[in-house]
Amino acid sequence: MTLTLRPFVRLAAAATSVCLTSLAFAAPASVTVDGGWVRWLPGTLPAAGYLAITNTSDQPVDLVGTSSPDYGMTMLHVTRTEGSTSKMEMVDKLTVPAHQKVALEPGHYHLMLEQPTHKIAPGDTIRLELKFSNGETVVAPLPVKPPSATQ
Ligand SMILES: [Cu+2]
Repeated sequence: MTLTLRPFVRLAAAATSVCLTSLAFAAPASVTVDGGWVRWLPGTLPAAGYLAITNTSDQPVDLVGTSSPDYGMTMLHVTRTEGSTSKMEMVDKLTVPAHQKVALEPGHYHLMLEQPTHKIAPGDTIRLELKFSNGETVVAPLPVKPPSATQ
């Protein structure tokens, strides 16, 4: 009885150590992206991308870059309203404080998507890659919606 059990126990122990090793190499992601979508506009007008970024770590994390295989140019913008006029400014980075969620939404922070690399229309899904200051990259699929969409 004892003899037949031993090899089994040894195998189980080996399997456990393999699991621990792979966990140690794959650090848990501290940034997640959800609720993303794109407001498509006709002709050569740029599209706008919206999404929410959650930082579950104890340190602030900056969104420092975006790219997409579907658009030649992606930029982080913020809309600033002064009196009755509003204008868009380019932003280098967006800080997500520790344990906070920051939303990119109409009238505020957004992604400007220009120079589509192929025909894109409402109903499509584009792929957006977001790079963060902690070295993490998040890939988010964003559904493309018509100009009338608000969320
Ligand atoms: Cu813009």
